[in-house]
Amino acid sequence: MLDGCVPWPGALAERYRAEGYWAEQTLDVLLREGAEQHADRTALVAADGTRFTWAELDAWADRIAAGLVAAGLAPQDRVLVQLPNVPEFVALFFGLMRAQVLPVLALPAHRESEIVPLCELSGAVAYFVAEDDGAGYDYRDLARTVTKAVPSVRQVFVAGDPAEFAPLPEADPIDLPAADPFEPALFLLSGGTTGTPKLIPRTHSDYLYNARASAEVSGFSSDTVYLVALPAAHNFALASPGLLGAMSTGGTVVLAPDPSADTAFELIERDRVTVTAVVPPIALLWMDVVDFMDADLSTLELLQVGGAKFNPEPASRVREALGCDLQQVFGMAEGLLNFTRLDDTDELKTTTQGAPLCPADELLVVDEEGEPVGPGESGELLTRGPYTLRGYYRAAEHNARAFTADGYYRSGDVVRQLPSGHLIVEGRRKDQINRGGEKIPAEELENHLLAHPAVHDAAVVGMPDEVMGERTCAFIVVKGEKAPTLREVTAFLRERGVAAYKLPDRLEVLEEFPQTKVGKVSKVALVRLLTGENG
Ligand code: OOB
Repeated sequence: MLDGCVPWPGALAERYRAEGYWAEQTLDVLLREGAEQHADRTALVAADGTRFTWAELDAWADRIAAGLVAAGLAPQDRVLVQLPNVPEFVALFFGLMRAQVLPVLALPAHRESEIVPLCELSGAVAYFVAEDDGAGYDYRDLARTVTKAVPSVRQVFVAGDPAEFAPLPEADPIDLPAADPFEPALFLLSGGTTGTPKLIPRTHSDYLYNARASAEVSGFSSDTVYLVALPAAHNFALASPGLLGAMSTGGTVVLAPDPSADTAFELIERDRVTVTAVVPPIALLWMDVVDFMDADLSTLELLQVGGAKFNPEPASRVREALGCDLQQVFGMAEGLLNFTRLDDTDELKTTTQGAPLCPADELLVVDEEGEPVGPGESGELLTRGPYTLRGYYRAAEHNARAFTADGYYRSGDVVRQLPSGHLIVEGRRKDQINRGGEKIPAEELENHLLAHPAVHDAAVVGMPDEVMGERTCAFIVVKGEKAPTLREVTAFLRERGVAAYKLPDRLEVLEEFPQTKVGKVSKVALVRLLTGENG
């Protein structure tokens, strides 16, 4: 396997192949087969209504692949890709697969403080951006900063007006060698718990399984019209089942620039969307406003909700409010996916976060000592399986902590498993805030806060919030007399290039932090200060 990646042990890899979870195919097959089978049907619809047939998308990806080669990019090279939900994302994705260039999929919300370390860690040789995010943010400015900071990034390609950079490369199609299906095809970002980002290598065969099996369990077919409402670069919208899952069954993919009700409802009506995936706050918002908007959502059959806990009360209102079925999805970029099944009882659909996707997924629920808990008791979820990573990229030291000796990934999620196999997510044992599905590694934000001249110590916790699940509260101990305000702190963080979703919602100044018995900062006690709970 690519240097810096951790392979599955030989015997397990053998088993995954023998049992048919790992096909000897590359991701590229999703577009190639579709183009062969239904060239003239619509594969992709942009937000402005521009339609691409399978043949057109296939030809575009071929031209991009040739363009990448002509631009000097070679198999195994890593590149940073940061595009919003535009057709170029899909064409470039498949162009990269064909040229065997490995994308690191960053989110449009990321800024200098995320992109620079990602380029450094991956050794990225190129950076692909859009001209802007449609809301006034110019990625070419970010590209100027990134190229100055990271010498390995030799080229910048821009979808849209390239300014001093290059447009997306295209050239006359050429014959290209096939990739090894068992080698990494792309890198996803981890939500993270530490001060530095972590990259998740996903192989062709593991990610193909991820997309195809997810599509099957979600009832996708050639009639599926999937709306990409979340960022296409996120595992949920990309392959769980997402746009790749929709492509795997010959469905149609519609790109939404944002998940607001205004935007999404209009596209659902215009393109007769049958299924989409959102995070809980978006589902809540849609249910709140649907009665005041005269949108025809009658084609929508299924709403997939995941990324953060969707509570039973709103979950039980989905069918009545939006006129569609609910499917809960508890997944992670690291691999393991859980889905409620389409034929589950309403009780299971509304009160659980689903059961594992694959018969070969191995799950353990363990206590603080790492010992398995009794049936139905809660504990930390550990998992391994045919589409769950065995190690983060170039992170040997972290991997020693993040995985057990026998290769189980420590998810940091606290769950309880029902006899049916369904999981209920009850909490978290990792130092991360889940702000409506967006993940904020506490340590990373604390490090940024510690760089502020007036901050002596910092501790970041999630505070319970009805809509977002959690919001971010930063506790600080100051150095001098004068404490900075929340405004000053967020301005300081923005200046450092921290993504907007990671900015704290609240700032609290303390004389000193409460401590645990062993003298660590007690985050439990800090959360109690916010909620007013005792004991
Ligand atoms: C998805 O992936 P990530 O990598 O952004 O975040 C994974 C983490 C999980 O470990 C868990 O802490 C949380 O997000 N999570 C949920 C959840 N789905 C994800 N917590 C409670 N209930 C849920 N339904 O978030 C992701 C990837 C693929 C599909 C869906 C979500």
